This record gives sequence, C-alpha cells and structure tokens, in this order.
Amino acid sequence: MVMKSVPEMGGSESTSASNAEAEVFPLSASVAEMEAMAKKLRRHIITMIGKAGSGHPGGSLSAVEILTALYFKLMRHKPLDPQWPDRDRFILSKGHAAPILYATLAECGYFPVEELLTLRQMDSRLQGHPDRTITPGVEMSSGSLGQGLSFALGVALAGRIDGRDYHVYALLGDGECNEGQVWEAIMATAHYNVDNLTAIVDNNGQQIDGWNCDVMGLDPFPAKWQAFGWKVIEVDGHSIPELIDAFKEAQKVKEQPTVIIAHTVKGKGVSFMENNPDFHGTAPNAMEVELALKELA
Ligand SMILES: Cc1ncc(C[n+]2csc(CCOP(=O)(O)OP(=O)(O)O)c2C)c(N)n1
Repeated sequence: MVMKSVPEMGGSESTSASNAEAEVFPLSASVAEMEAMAKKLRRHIITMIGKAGSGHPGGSLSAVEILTALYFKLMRHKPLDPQWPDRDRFILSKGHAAPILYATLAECGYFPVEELLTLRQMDSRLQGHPDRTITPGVEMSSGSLGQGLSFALGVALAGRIDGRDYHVYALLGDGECNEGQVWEAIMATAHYNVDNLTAIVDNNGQQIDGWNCDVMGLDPFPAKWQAFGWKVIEVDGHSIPELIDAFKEAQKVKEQPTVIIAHTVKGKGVSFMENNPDFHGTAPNAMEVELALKELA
C-alpha cells in the first residue's frame, strides 16, 4: 500500500512517484485514504482549470469518486507500463471531464503531478480533451460525445478474441445519453452478451445548458437500460464503499453487461459550483479558485 502523504500539487514531495513504485495496481487503499485522495483530486481540478482559464469543472468534480474507486481500488494497471496488454481499460466517453482523468493518472504516477499545471497549453500533453496518442494512460481520444461506449465494446470484444481477461470500464454522462449512438452501443453490447464491460453513468442530472429533464428527458432511465438487456445497479456516486460494492457485483455478472448508474452532483464539493450550470464549461476566476480551495482544504 503506497498511498502515503497528501502533498500539494507543485510541492517538492510527490505521491505520484511513490504510487508508481507499486508497479501493479490496484492498491490496498482504505476508504479513508481514498476519500483523502478524492479531495486532493478535486483540488487538482480547481487549480489546473483555474490556471488554464478554461475547462469543465462541473462534470469533472461529479466523477471524482468514480475514478478514485476504479484507479486506486478496482482496476489492474501499471502506471510505469501504460500499454501492458492485460491492463483493465478505462474509457472516458465524456471527454470534456479530462481534468479528473489527468489528475487521477498523475496521482497514480503516469506522469508528474506538476504537469497538471500545463493543462490546455500549446504543446502540453494535457489538452482540453483527451488524446490517446500523446498522454500516457489515456485509452481513447474523446470529446465528441456518444462514441465511448461503442469504442469500449470494441475493446471488450477484442479482449474476448485475444483470450485476455481484462475488464473495460466506460464512463458516460447522462446528458451524453441523448446521443443515438449510445443506444446502438447499448443494444450491441447486450446482443453480444458482453460481460467484460461495465458502463458507468455519471448521473448528475445536468448537461451543458441545464437540467436534462428540460433539455431532453431520459426517464425512466434505469428501465431503459434494463429493457435493452443490461443489469442495472444504482448507487450514490459519491460513496466510495457503494461504488466498490457495485463494481465487484458487476464483475460477477456473466453473459450480460452491467451499467452502474451513479447518482452524483455536478460541481460536487464546491458549494457555488454544485448544480450550477454556469460551471459546466467555465473556469473559476482567481477569487473563486481561492474560495473553492478553502472549501476543499
Ligand atoms: C457530439 C457532441 N455534441 C455536443 C458537444 C458539446 N457538449 C460538451 S459537454 C456537453 C454536455 C454533456 O452533458 P453530460 O454528458 O451530462 O456531461 P456532464 O454534465 O457530466 O458534464 C455537450 C452538449 C460535444 N462535446 N459533442
């Protein structure tokens, strides 16, 4: 277990290097350690987007516990060998939430935590949306919503053909589920009885312009997945124990794909960002960064 201290980004000490020494994840992290990590990831999100002056804080903050549970407790992966063929794969379909992916990868040791401060700069490996050709640990270039589950299905079927027992996780936004391609992939995944793929929906109720129910309602959302042949598990998406139990349950389901509908709050952890569509794609200014970091201290 290597999740040691919680140094600040840019500090002289780095957990990322010590975590990378673990070589093969997952770590035997406690819930308390993961909750501390979640808070730290939130601070990274605020700091990096604030420094960049643009980005998507709301949908990054809502997904924090989902990525924390996956990368530190569930997934088998090697930060020092990102292309390890047997690694579990995480596909960020809602690519605009790149900051939470970058913060998590950095804390695992894929690249230095200090690099987070280069978000969205010219020539940085950390562009506004993930690019699998330049960033270690990024599995899919995403950002054009609706494509990630199709991609994940291909990766899962490839694992079956290659006889590898890795698991594929795909994180979708609920607003993203307005895309028709998502439902084609939902249908196809069930058709092929794919059980090495788990979809997670960051069900924060909002999208770019406000509440889903006002833009394009999804209800009855769980029943729709079920009708398409999926096992459905609903959890509090900010409860690390609930998420871990759900992921373990999903691993046991055979001949059928599972979706975890994670009920979350957009902007979670920063009072003035919570459920506030203004922070879907707007960076906090210097004063807001300061306020947010105070709340996340
Ligand atoms: C194909 C496509 N259409 C439109 C957009 C612009 N866009 C970026 S984020 C977003 C809203 C996504 O909502 P959701 O999936 O719920 O994400 P979250 O609320 O979790 O940030 C939209 C429409 C896009 N990235 N891709």
